[in-house]
Amino acid sequence: MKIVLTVNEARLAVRDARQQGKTIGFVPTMGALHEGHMSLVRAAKAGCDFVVASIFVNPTQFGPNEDLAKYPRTFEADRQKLEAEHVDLVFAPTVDEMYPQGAVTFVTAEGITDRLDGRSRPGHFRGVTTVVAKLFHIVEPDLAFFGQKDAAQAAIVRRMARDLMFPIEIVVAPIVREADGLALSSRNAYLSPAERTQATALSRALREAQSRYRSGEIDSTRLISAAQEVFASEPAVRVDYIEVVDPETLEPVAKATSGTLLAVAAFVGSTRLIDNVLLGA
Ligand code: PAJ
Repeated sequence: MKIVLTVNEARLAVRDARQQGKTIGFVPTMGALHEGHMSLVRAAKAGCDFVVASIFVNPTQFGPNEDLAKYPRTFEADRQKLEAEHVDLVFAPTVDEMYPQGAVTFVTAEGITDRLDGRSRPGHFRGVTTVVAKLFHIVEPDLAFFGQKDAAQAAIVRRMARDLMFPIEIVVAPIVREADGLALSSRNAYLSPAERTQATALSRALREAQSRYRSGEIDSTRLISAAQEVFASEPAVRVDYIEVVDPETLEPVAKATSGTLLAVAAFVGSTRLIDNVLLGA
């Protein structure tokens, strides 16, 4: 496994692989790797000849009062996990490498980025689309792998790739969860033992809504109420949003159909967690 820190080295390594006729798979991450990330790496290994993973804590997607400084950075452990899966190339640039002095160009998707996390975290998705577009230009993969855990991010990246004509297939892999339902997240490391228990409220709320949908409830307001009832029994958890939306446009829908996205965000202590479910799936 080769590790490179610069854009030029990354380009050269990928071009070499492409010249050998290999298909390129790409898994962008911010590190602090867990089984959710590794499921994407394994999907990439299964579908591509040459797998590139990036590790870059992208400052432009963090708001001024968010956790950029304390975001977990565990490079050595990450390296070992990627090596064990036989990843071919790790691209771990510095902030200066990705944002050269004086960089003033951003990629913005409009409308869709004001929904769900985009509404709660203004500017967040502008940072995501900007860094993902830069990474796509550097790596030029055939396939790029994202997690359904960040459902809004996946929808926005898909739209950006289409709108900017990146010849890249966006693959979205299912959410990996702990045994008790909590979706794996690098931010789970912030939770105290008590908060860790309370955090299951997110997946329990989603399960409740899913089971109501399966019993025939399609009214979005009532599905949201079902989820809210679960949160009511966990007062230490503060709901940011619960929404029933179209999975591609992220626009709210009044009636759910098969594949409609029910997404939640909630604060457990000072840690903001997100989770979602595709109804009927
Ligand atoms: P990060 O939070 O490190 O996540 C990297 C990828 O792992 C994302 O596509 C995310 O959806 C996926 N992932 C995280 N937890 C998961 C889980 N429990 N199950 C399945 N997949 C999971 O998302 C980012 O980084 C950044 O925004 C990035 C795309 C790298 C741009 O900076």
